[in-house]
Amino acid sequence: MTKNIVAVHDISCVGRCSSTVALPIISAYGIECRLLPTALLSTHTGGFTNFTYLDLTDEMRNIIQAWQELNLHMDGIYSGFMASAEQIDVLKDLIGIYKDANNLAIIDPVMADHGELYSVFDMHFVEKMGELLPYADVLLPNITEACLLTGTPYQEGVQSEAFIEMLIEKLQARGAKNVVLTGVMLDEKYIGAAAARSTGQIDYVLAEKLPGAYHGTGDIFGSVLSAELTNGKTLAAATREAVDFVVKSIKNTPKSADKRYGVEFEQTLKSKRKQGQ
Ligand code: PXL
Repeated sequence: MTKNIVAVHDISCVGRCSSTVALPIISAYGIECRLLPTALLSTHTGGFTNFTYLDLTDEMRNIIQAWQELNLHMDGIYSGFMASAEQIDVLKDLIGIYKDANNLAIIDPVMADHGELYSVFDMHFVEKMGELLPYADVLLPNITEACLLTGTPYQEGVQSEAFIEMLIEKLQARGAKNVVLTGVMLDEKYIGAAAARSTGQIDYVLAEKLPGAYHGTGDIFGSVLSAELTNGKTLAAATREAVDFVVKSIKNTPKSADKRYGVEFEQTLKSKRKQGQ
């Protein structure tokens, strides 16, 4: 039977991120993608001005209440952009209802990148996001988010293994079980992720570093990872698939493209379909 994931993400109508990425990718990996929308925006907030922003906190509560009459089972929970601090409590409730021994709560603490908080968030939101760590079977921060969640000064550029492992240890001490830390760069040539299991084992999953910082690649990474974990792959194998998928999608995107519109992941899905993968 087809498995499902409930994606808790905003709907950014234009800009290839959050639900416009999670829905097609998770479906293409053979999993039904359900949606609990956190906000409705004309575009995402990265580099666009004058975007519209409708907070859906109250509607999320209504949706969860309506679902409760349906006796639903969720095979995976994958959360991303939360639109308000209050919504973090709604997500805790959702996890309380649907988390069981056989599914995973995969939490991407979307709030910052490249050393900076996204314009719509403040330090109160960071603190609130920290409350989700004990709920995360898999926590998916980038380096900036990991620094904010652990009170560590952000380091630009290459990191040492000791720095990466210190961040992971601190996140696990705050309650995260497995951690997949993205944006890991142990030297100038390679970039990727550190996949840390709750048992302490850490796998570095790296690929050649390509120029340019495209929007939405974190959500592409999270969607592939969530789908492959729900399909039963190991943490290291799912991380490998997610890193390679992002690299292929960047390669499929013209260098001259406006980075705000994300990467052409559609071409990656199309070539996988052709190869019958
Ligand atoms: O890709 C992360 C993301 C998701 N949703 C919205 C965003 C961002 C990052 O800026 O603004 C609305």
